[in-house]
Amino acid sequence: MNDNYIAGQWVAGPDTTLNINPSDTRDVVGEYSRASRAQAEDAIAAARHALPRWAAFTPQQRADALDAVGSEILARKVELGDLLAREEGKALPDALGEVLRAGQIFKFFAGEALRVPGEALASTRPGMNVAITREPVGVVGIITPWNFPLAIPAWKIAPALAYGNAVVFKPAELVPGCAWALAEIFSRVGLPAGTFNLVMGSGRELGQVILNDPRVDAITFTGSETTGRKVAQAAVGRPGAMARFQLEMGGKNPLVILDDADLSTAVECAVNGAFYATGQRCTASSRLVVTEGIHDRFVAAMVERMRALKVGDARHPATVIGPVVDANQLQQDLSYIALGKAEGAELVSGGEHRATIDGQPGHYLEPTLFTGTTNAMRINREEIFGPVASVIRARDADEALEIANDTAYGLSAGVCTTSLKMASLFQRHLQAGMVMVNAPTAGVDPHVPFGGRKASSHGPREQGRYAADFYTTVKTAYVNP
Ligand code: TXE
Repeated sequence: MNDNYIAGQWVAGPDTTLNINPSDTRDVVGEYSRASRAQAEDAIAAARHALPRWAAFTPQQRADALDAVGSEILARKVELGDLLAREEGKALPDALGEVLRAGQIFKFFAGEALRVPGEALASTRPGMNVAITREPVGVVGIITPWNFPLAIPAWKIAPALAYGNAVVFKPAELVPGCAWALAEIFSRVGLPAGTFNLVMGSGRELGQVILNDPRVDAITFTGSETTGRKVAQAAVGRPGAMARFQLEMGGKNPLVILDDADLSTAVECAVNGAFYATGQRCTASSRLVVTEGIHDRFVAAMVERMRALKVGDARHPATVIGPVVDANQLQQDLSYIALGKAEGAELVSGGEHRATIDGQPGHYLEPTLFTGTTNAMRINREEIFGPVASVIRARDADEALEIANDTAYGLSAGVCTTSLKMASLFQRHLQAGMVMVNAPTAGVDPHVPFGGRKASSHGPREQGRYAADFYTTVKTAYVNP
């Protein structure tokens, strides 16, 4: 049995979840404990209790613990990549890439534990000195989605611990395997009991306990916009001190392809951005905004390229596109495909659900491309979160930029062009937290800030040195010696 990890102990919950492989729904990855509300409260109490003991660790001890976690993740890359591919359905090369990234993130924040920034300034008052230091925020509640079962927990847990906070981690229901594997590694690196806690189970129950408990000082959340809003409401609606909160939510990311783009670069960026990881990335290129002069050549090359995308078991070496994560998500994707047709979009590739591949029952969906779409259609305004992309035709670069920015979201945006002038123009004017030039909108480095604008994000950036802004609180001290 794979139990919850609370106050340094493995704790069984009142019931369990079966973790099902979306590539073969007959395959049970494992049985995982679900925590009760009372156990989530125990985890919060344990984290509060651990805070002063974790704070007493030297920066070097904190760095060593995080470095040990990173080293073990990297050493077990193949095994953890296989687990990730099996429980989430991400094709093995992407799954291995995610494990690598998770390991690198722990290594990066091991270094950051030794470099907690501060400043010393002279005061405007004679003889006075000013010291600006960063202190831990306290107990951090970490609520994560299923689409990056290892990397997203890593980029929240690593900085939380590096800066001296204690953690209560509630992973998505669909992917307890990677979360449990991470907890098991943490159980062996010598943290004070309660510094890191894992509670598995429902967001509506356990997530809500974390949101409402005044002993949780900060909440970092990645997931849907609907749940993100609930997090915000709970954080500000608490009696007494409001919780600090940070939200990473959806995207409707544009990839602009201009007339002068290199065609094969554009097709590779679009295929990777739209369909890899089965399109289940908040940074996925779901709107392909293509100018007049290259439109027909681009669509023809895309359709040709998409034929070569092998859909299948995430762990099969030939697979490029794994299954959709579960039956609910598949249903959502299929209903958007039906909506696209009803809105008058032309389906030029894919769109078919395949109930079995190579005799295996799974949630398979052919990568899907619509053309003849307008930016006003719902398929171009709402996050589908599957292997579904639309081509939107634009008259010229100006109109393409306008369409790209005409969205409620602002996470990632890209442009394919061979013109330095156009690249610079789009880099400056795309309204997104991340801009990619001749690169897919998805796929980011582990050591630089991640996050968006508008409805995509709220609060400070994640990752890189910018993570300190969320996981520390600033103290300004005036000293008259
Ligand atoms: O998200 P949720 P789900 C989108 C995508 C997907 C849809 C639903 O469209 O189809 O969201 O996915 C926890 N209080 N994205 O169900 O519900 C929940 O247990 C506190 C886009 O996974 O937002 C999980 O741990 N917590 C997104 C986490 O919140 C609650 C990535 C995310 O779950 C809660 C994932 C509550 N009331 C989904 N309800 C992206 N763009 O990256 C749920 N949770």
